[in-house]
Amino acid sequence: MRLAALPLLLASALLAPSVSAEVHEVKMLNRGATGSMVYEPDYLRIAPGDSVKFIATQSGHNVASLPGLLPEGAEAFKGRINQQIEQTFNVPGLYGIQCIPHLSMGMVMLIQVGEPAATPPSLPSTLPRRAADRLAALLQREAAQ
Ligand SMILES: [Cu+2]
Repeated sequence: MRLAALPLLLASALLAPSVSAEVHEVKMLNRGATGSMVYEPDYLRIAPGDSVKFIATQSGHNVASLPGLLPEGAEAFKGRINQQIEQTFNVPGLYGIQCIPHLSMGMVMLIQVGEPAATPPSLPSTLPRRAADRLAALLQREAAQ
């Protein structure tokens, strides 16, 4: 390929409609590989337009966006307890996800839509300590990759 064609190719790739939107799966668990009250996996990096299916593998959990950790312009969402929901993520950025009954036990996860920012957004200061600790650990783990 001639080098001159490269910018054009990149531009068309960026403008092309997303024909390959994926559906990712997350389980809600009482106990998983990383401890109790967890989403598995606890971090996802997906493309804008992808969806995530939150599966009520074990009972007593729900899934909701975390106020204060939601990209600007993205809509908050909330599933009922034991409800499987499929949520599409169109707005790029970092999303905090919480299980409302187990937030204080640290049942949270992160979804990065698109490229991560150079500096991750700061965590909401109102988070219970175990939730804040888990989110901080996830950010640190992903930054180290
Ligand atoms: Cu839960």
